[in-house]
Amino acid sequence: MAFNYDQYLRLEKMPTLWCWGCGDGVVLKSFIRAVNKLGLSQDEICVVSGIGCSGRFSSYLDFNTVHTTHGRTVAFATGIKLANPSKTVVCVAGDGDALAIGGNHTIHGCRRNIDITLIVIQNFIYGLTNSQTSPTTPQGMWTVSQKAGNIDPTFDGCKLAIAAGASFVGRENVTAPKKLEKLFVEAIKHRGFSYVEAMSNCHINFGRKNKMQSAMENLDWIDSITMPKKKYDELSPEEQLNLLPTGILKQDMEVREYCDMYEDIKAVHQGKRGVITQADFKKKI
Ligand SMILES: Cc1ncc(C[n+]2csc(CCOP(=O)(O)OP(=O)(O)O)c2C)c(N)n1
Ligand code: SF4
Ligand SMILES: [Mg+2]
Repeated sequence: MAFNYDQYLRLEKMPTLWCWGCGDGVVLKSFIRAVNKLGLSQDEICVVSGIGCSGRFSSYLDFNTVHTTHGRTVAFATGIKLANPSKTVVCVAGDGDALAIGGNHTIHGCRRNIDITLIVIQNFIYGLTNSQTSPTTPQGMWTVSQKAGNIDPTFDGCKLAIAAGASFVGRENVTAPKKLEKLFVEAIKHRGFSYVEAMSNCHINFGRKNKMQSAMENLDWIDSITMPKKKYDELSPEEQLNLLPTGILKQDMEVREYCDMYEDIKAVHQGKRGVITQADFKKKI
């Protein structure tokens, strides 16, 4: 029987504002299927999105939702999670949102290892605002703000998240929606900060000006620059250049989660235990 998405959607908001063939729709469907697989009710989840085409998530999903300002998803989600530790809190942000204006919040969410899943829809560009360079735009590509070709070095969000301390990091392409769904399941199940990149197409504002006119051409290009981690790890450093690994890139079960540590703080103030010392972070050191 075909999967019924209707119960998870605000049907009065349909059709979506996304362009025909945009990968954001694939991410939305994979996310809904992941939630269904996890057996979570809509009320158990809070989805926080920012501004951008990716920001439309919170409008379309019939969950607890917050449509917040550009770059501030992790900041809002941190407050929501601390006040409602039993909720499953998921941020959805664009590459510009999560890695440019909101880069600071992303770093500190990772560092705190708070139990939030950050889904970054990585389409290499500021889609909504018509093609400005984002931190993930490859060098040499055309953007409206760098019409002679982008000279800024390209940023790998997954490497950043790993270095900043996220305890779960993964990446998958919208060309593999089943894998994307599986990755979302694992990321949401993981207790700690989960950073997940969904590599997606923006054929309208990125592809068209970079010889990838159609959604399919843009998607083929994404497939050509990505490779499963196992295969990627077998390559030499020279061969790995300009390629991005997919799958689960990091999963660390040993690091303590931030809300759990916050419970320790509460216990100190309630006189139930002594102050926190380095021994409380034993697993981490
Ligand atoms: C504080 C602030 N600065 C700038 C903007 C304008 N703005 C809206 S969306 C956006 C970039 C969107 O790119 P991205 O985050 O990658 O999302 P996408 O549209 O590609 O999904 C910008 C610069 C804004 N809304 N608020
Ligand atoms: S502008 Fe790009 S990211 Fe936005 S809806 Fe269209 S194809 Fe998707
Ligand atoms: Mg973008």
